[in-house]
Amino acid sequence: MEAPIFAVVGHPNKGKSSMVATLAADDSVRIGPEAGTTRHCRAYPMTVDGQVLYTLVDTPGFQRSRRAWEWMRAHETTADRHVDVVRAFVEVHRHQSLFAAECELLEPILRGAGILYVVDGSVPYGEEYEPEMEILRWTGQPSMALINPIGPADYLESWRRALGQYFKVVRVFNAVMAEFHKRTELLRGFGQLKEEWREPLEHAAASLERDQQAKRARAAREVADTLVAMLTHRIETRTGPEPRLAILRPELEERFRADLRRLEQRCRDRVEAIYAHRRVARREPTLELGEEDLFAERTWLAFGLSRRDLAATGAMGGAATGALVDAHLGGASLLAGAVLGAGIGASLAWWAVGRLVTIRILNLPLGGKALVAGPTRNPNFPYVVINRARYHRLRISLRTHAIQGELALTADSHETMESLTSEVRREFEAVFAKLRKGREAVDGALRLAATIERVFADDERSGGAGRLGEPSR
Ligand SMILES: Nc1nc2c(ncn2[C@@H]2O[C@H](COP(=O)(O)OP(=O)(O)OP(=O)(O)O)[C@@H](O)[C@H]2O)c(=O)[nH]1
Ligand SMILES: [Mg+2]
Repeated sequence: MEAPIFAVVGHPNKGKSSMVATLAADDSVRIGPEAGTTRHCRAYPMTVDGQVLYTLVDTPGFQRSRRAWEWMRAHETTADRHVDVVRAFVEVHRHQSLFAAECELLEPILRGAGILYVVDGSVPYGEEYEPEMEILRWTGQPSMALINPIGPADYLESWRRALGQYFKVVRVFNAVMAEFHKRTELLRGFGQLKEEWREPLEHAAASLERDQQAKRARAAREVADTLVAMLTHRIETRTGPEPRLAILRPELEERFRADLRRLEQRCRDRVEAIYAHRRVARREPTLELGEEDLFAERTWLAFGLSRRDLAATGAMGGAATGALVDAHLGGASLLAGAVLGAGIGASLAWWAVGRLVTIRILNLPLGGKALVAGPTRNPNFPYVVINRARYHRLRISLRTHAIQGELALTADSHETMESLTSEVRREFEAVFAKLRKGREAVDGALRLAATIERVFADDERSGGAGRLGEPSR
């Protein structure tokens, strides 16, 4: 089964390279605001698991199509020999600069590539496109017209009428914003162009669909592993018998917070790599890990926890008190000790176990002491991590490879995320409770991954409808 090849052609600056980047899922394609960004043909194979499904050839835009067309008309014979005229045109002009762009873009087509003709549906149709379409028609290759609406104006109808006379299939396809299912639909559409392409392109579409699900599962696993790493993270520093707590404690706390931030950023990079986004300039508010931040309603809301989520966390007071007793029995929790010693009530006790960083002092067998930070017992912290990861993963999974600007993850936009269902929360809580006791990290990661994958799938259903789309330019 041979993988089909398509040449993406058209006027300069109409989104040809953007189309290639999106359909080949390759962010190395050069896209630019000025006409003439692409000067030479370059092939971009779309591969899944090492198998090439199809190849897109990015080409320069037509520069002198009218004059080229005049040359061909002057050499016209009969319709059955039109392609020979095009071939002769390229032979004659190949080494001259006059028709460099035309020769360059016609070559892959003359070698058998299918034609994807890209126009901008937000500018009026005009006769200057006709010589291009005539030349393409003379090549005799299977072709489809793609109307890419770059701007807000709408000239789709006149484009459809004009293109319909030259191309059997005409589709509107937004190169930058196209959702995943639109890409696979389009591939199946290409399959209609030529009988031999139907099967390979059906196979390509099905492979991409499977691959998209596999990516979601891998991203979920990545987030679950990160969460487990964060929730079980523990560091220590050794000291003499009289530790200078006023200095050591804040140092250790800061190291602990920095470690958590690093783990989160590493997860972001890996999720982006899973989706083959290798050059994303990410702008994200840092994970605020001040003790006040994790208890402030505004922080929770900013990180996408709804009031309903908050109410659910509030209901965990009982469990948290149990954890406090654990902490106390388990050894000298500085804070727990202080709180219990002072006989302060349950709400403050909850605060104590809910701190992000708990520091304990251990007596070492050979003298001296160790200051231990973590694991964290803050009940909100894992949800903050999950919601930030959900939002980032959804944006990355929706992002086409034609978007090359920065990825801004603003706190406001988290509000568009759906709350976690109570069933999902219960499942999370069961795992977190075990992790807090230092048990079953491996099994916990697997259970978390399965639940997170379901959450991701729901996010795609509710958020994938365009609400979280990127600004178009
Ligand atoms: N908003 C928006 N911008 C687009 C779209 N398609 C292309 N652009 C922008 O239009 C400009 C040209 O896009 P390219 O993909 O480089 O166009 P091209 O046809 O390959 O251009 P040349 O290689 O110069 O012929 C870039 O600034 C793109 O970001 C689109 O669907 N929506
Ligand atoms: Mg280009």
